[in-house]
Formats: sequence, C-alpha cells, structure tokens
Amino acid sequence: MSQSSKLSRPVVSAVAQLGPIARSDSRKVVVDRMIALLEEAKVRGAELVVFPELALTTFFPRWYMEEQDEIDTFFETEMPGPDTQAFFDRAKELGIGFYLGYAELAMEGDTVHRYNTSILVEKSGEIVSKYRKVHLPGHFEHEPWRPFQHLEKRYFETGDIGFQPAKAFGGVISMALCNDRRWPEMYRVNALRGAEMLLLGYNTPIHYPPVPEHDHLQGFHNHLCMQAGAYQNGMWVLAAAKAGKEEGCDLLGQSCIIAPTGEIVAQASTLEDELIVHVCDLERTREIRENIFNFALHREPQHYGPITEMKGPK
Ligand code: ING
Repeated sequence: MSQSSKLSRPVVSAVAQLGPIARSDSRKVVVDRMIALLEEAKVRGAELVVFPELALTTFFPRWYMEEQDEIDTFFETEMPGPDTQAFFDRAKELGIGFYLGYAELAMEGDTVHRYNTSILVEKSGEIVSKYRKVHLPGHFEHEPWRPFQHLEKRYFETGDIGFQPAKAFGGVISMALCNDRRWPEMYRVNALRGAEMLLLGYNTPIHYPPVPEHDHLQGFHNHLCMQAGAYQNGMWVLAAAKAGKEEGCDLLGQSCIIAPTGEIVAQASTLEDELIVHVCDLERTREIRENIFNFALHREPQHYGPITEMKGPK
C-alpha cells in the first residue's frame, strides 16, 4: 500500500446545478430553490455545496441594456443582504458551507465597481474567501447581428484579486468562474499556490455565434478543459452549471465532479435543479502531485517566460 493511500482527508462535496432562472424571477424564488438543494445536500451527507456563476438571477449579460439602473437590478450591494440572509441562515443551521456566484456591486471609496464574483462560505457561516472573475469572455459593444449578446466585458470589470486559494474544509480550496476554466494558467497558478480543490460555476450557451460550427462541441470542450486542468495540476474540480433553456437561450448542463486523475466521478444528467455528491479525499491529490506532476521535480520555469511576459503572439 503506497504511503498516500494510508492517509485520507475526505470532504463530502456536492455540486448544485440550477435549471433556468427567468428574468422575472425574484431573488426569493431562486433562494427558495437553492435552500431546497441545501436540504437535499444535508440528507445526502454533504458539507460543501457548489452553486453556479451568477446564481441569483438570469444570465443578464445576454441582453444589451443602456440604463445603468436597470443593469444594477441584477447586482448585489450586500452579501449576505436582505434577499440572501435566509440562505446563509439555513446553510449555517444545516452546518453546510458553500460556493456562491453572484454579480457584485462594490463601493471602493466613492467609486463604484462591478464584478462577476464568487464567495466561499465555511460551515460556520463565515465568508472565508472572495474571487472576482479574471477571464471575461464576449464583447463590450452591442452586436445586433448576434441572436443574443455576451456583454460580460461591458457589465463587469476584470477581477482585481487574482487567484488566491484559501484554507477551508480541512484543505486548500480555490475558486474560478466559467470562462476561467478554459485557461490553463488559472489551474496552474492555483496549484502552485497549493490548491487541492477548485470550485467553479458556469453559464455556457450551447450556441456560440462567432463559431456556430462548434456548437455541438460545447459539452466536449467543457469537460476537456476541466479534466485536463484537474489532471495536469492534481486537483479536484467541482463545476456547477446554470442549465437549460433560459429566456430562450440553451445553456449547457453537465455539472460534474472531477478527481485529480481527471476522471469524472459524478455528473448531472438533467438540465434542471439537480444535486450530485461525491466523497472527495483531498489526499488523492498526492498520487499526481508526488509523481507525474511533481512540480518541484519536473517543471522548468526558465523556459516558460512567454506565459507571463506576453499577452498574445508577436
Ligand atoms: N460563458 C461562456 C464560457 O466560457 C463561452 C462563454 C461560451 C465561451 C461558449 C466559449 C464558448 O463558458 C461564460 N459566462 O464565461
């Protein structure tokens, strides 16, 4: 029996996929759905639940809006706030920690900042980490040729926190959001900073207007990126989709839990609210980190300069 197999640090983890959220759905309607998923997580023994990106509202960057007041109806100015306190309270009563994605309106002095944000909340109810989305996909200007917009570059600022794993749930946990999962640098920076488990939520339209011939590959690319990221960095990856036909836009489901080996150990099979659960032993990262991807032994950073020195090819 190898050394690593004697130890174990299990985290009973769940991914809570959400089905469509209508533009007219109140925060309360959504919070009630999320609390139902917390209740199921409790019954199934989970201590950590991952919810999607922008989990409290419909994926509003699909629309071009000019009135900032209208845009700001999709943002949270407090977390927890009046609309989310019941969710925080119930999670604490159940002794369940969670990852939650939401649109953050933050005041820094007299300046308003808007981010696509996630937080990590421990079983105690304490917010132990915050992340602001670094890789904002889509476009800034209204592009009427598209059947729907993808205006994250317009509505959010690039995250200013970077990738900062946090000690929680008996291990080191990091966070990402949606498009981040397509960029290998995100996984590697988190892994170099000690992350053993990565939590993320996503809203991924099946139709990708610039390259519609790739629409049928959305599911493949979704898992390809995360399985590679998990394996090449020896970390657990837990991914929660906002899924289904949301305001006429088909969003990918396939929420999943991926082991450090890159194997999918649990996957959603509907496009609705659905909970998947797995006992994630954080010690299993060692099978990879102490062998095939032993960074200290095998990496050669002196040859990797372009990765941080250049934004794109010359
Ligand atoms: N959504 C998408 C994502 O990266 C996208 C944007 C869709 C990119 C389809 C490529 C193909 O999954 C968000 N919210 O980042």
